[in-house]
Amino acid sequence: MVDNKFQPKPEDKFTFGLWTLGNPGRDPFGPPTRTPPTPVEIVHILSEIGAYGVNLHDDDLIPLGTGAAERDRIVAEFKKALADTGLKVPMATTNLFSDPAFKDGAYTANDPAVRAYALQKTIRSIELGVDLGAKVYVFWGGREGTESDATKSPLDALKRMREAINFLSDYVRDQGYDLKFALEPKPNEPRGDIYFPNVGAMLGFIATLDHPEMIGVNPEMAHEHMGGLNFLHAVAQAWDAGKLFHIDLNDQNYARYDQDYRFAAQTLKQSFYLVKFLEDVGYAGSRHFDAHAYRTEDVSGVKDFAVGCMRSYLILKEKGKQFNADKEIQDLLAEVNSGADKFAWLAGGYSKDKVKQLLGQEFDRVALGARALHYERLDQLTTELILGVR
Ligand code: DIG
Ligand code: MN
Ligand code: MN
Repeated sequence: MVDNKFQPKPEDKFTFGLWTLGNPGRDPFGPPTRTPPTPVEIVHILSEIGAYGVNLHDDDLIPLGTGAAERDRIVAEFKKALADTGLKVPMATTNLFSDPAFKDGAYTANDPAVRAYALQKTIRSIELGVDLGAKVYVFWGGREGTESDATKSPLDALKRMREAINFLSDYVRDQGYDLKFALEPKPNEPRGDIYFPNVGAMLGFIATLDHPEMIGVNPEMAHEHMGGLNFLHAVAQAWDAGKLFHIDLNDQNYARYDQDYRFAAQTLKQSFYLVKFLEDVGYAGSRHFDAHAYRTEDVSGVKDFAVGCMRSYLILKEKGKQFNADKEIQDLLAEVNSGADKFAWLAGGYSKDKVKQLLGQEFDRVALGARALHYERLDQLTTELILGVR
């Protein structure tokens, strides 16, 4: 029996992509193990379990090659399910990685016809997303990479990606859409190496674009972990830069293929720090789970997966509040941050006087090195709080 204390509600802003509950259990070494629910069934399942919204690639709802009349019928049926349930579509994105036409990339492909086709497909997909109410448009360049760097110069790839995003930014501005772009990095898979491999690289790329103000990042936990990086630090840097426009939550063992596990299924402590950060800073965007159930699961297991993602987030959110209210933990943090007032005069930037005062300052560096910081105690208290014994 699931207790109601961590019952997800639409105001928690949990969202799932159609492709997550729609994952058929296929992997590189085996065929599908389950018949997934249809997009309309997914909307009803998500509404039933307390989700806020559903996201989609164009092809998730409208299969490649669908004719205009059938397309309109599918969209009308989907919109009815949204109206019947109150579910929102906060984010949309384009599938630029399944069609073999994109085997050498989409925006960065050597073939200019492929690059043009990718732009056309994106424009049509933006129209669908805007029609469904999306306010964030994600770009994940799954095929924008190489297996051999003999095939193209990375400078050409960068230039082509920049031209594509600038063109599409101008399209959205020209149409007057209330739509922001969120670029999603990943280091590799399905390509041997993917351009813009992590949040840092993507933030650097955004600064080179014509309209950076409308472009942020969509960090994914599994993707930074694949690169052996600290996801909290990546998200914090995006937040600091005012570029955390969306986030893909899941879980992942380090240095593995993209496992897209249920949120908090693998790295509980990192998941705790991440949830605590999002809640402490007041992140108001979607908590989007870009993950899927184990291949072993049937459709009831897929529902368990979705409920598990949301419940774990809510439980860790509660733990974050507990951490902030835990006197022993907060006293330890106050102690390691004590003495800040002694150097308050150094804050607020440079001055000649400050340099003079700094050069005249005596430091007992031996005492600085000998200072007890109690981080073992602090981390153990945090561990025990997460384990539920505090
Ligand atoms: C992979 O992590 C990508 C695709 O699932 C999708 O294009 C994007 C949006 O969450 N993430
Ligand atoms: Mn992923
Ligand atoms: Mn993702």
